[in-house]
Amino acid sequence: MVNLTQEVNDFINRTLDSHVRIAVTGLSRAGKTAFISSLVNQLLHTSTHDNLPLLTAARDKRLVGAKRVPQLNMMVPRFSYDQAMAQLEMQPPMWPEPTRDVSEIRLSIKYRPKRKTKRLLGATSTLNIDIIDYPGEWLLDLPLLDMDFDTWSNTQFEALSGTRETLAKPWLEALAQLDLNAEADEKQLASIARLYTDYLHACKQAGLHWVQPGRFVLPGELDGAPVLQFFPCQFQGKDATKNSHYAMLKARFKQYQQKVVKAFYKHHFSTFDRQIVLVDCLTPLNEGHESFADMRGALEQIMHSFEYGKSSLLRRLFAPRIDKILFAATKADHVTPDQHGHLTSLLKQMVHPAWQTAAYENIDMSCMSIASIQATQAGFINQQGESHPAIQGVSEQGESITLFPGDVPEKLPAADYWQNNGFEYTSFRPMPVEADHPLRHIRLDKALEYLIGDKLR
Ligand SMILES: Nc1nc2c(ncn2[C@@H]2O[C@H](COP(=O)(O)OP(=O)(O)OP(=O)(O)O)[C@@H](O)[C@H]2O)c(=O)[nH]1
Ligand SMILES: [Mg+2]
Repeated sequence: MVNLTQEVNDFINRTLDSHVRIAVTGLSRAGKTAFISSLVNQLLHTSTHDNLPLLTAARDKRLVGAKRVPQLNMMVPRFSYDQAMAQLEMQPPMWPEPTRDVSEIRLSIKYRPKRKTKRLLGATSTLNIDIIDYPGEWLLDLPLLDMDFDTWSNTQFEALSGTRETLAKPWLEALAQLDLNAEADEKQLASIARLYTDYLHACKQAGLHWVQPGRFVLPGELDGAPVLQFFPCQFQGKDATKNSHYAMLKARFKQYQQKVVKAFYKHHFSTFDRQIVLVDCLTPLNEGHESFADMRGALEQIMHSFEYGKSSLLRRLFAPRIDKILFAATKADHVTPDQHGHLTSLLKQMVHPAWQTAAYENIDMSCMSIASIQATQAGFINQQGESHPAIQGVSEQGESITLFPGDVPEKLPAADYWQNNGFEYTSFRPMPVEADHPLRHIRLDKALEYLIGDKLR
């Protein structure tokens, strides 16, 4: 036996440490913060509870424990896990607040390796996991990197039908009064930009997802900065003068692309290895055809910019070395367990094009349905002597409810789905957290197995 000194041992352990960066992506309200909070919570409890049976390392009792450690990036706030937990532990329990800014968290997992090579070098190994959280709206800005100002403006005008057309009236009226070729008046631009921002807020309020630029509705520290004071317009002339309104709008769009969007993705998305795309299919299913189609459109645009081929936008700009992607339909506890399979196939249909390109690039992909933090329990109700599947929970208003929310369509629903079927989505409070117990979840362990299982061998 070689007698290794403590220093050599520490050195070997450090070199054995592995590291994985997980990008948690999803539109606003998809369930990113709930997912990250539950992931941290589950891993922190794994040494004392059998809460992750589908994570092989946990099932094999090879997980020694996990703890939060200081993140490497000191310029980004720490993900407020304690705050999220404090809200979930309140009486009555509450959901964590919507995210307003970017934050990061690093977890360190100590485990007993299975691989012989690793075992020879030390009894335990460490896996560090970095995760970032950010407002979902910012994700909608990724496609902007591939467009110039005129192209982007056109996409915005083309979308002006239905609810959007009605909501856009005030800013369109103000825009009609603006002479795009006149010398730029910052005050006038700021006031029309305000109306455009109001329009985006109104879209969000109406259950629409495609809100661009995403920073306009959640500006963080950029609130009031000129870089957020532009709006789409259609310049008809040939050449605009140098100091015109149009020239200024175009310049601001460019600044926004480079200094806001590109900087964010470069900072946070360029180094990830694994990605989870969270999708809430159920809320838009409940809200109706327009909301569902809008969410699908937004998701498609994002998946298009995330395409993993060599010439894809992301690859060209940031060259991430992603090798696994998981698509997860969130909030599965809102439907009865017999519908979970449908939920997964619905999501699969939604992300089909992205799936094909990823497969071609040899990137591993999977699709599943999960509930990061359970709000309901599944059971049965008796109706006229027959037993039917149901879910039971406490509504946001404090009322105990048992219901069958409806069938989830297995395929993308046609427009008449909402006339004939419909889906009842009730907002439930999270289930109360038992002292010293992990949060209840559905298949979060399966998601973890897919995302980090191989790193814990
Ligand atoms: N029943 C149930 N509801 C969930 C679950 N996860 C999230 N929710 C609901 O979805 C809402 C949004 O979840 P968040 O985790 O805040 O979503 P987000 O993606 O972080 O949203 P932004 O920060 O606004 O981008 C929560 O407030 C809950 O109402 C879940 O696992 N089960
Ligand atoms: Mg959030």
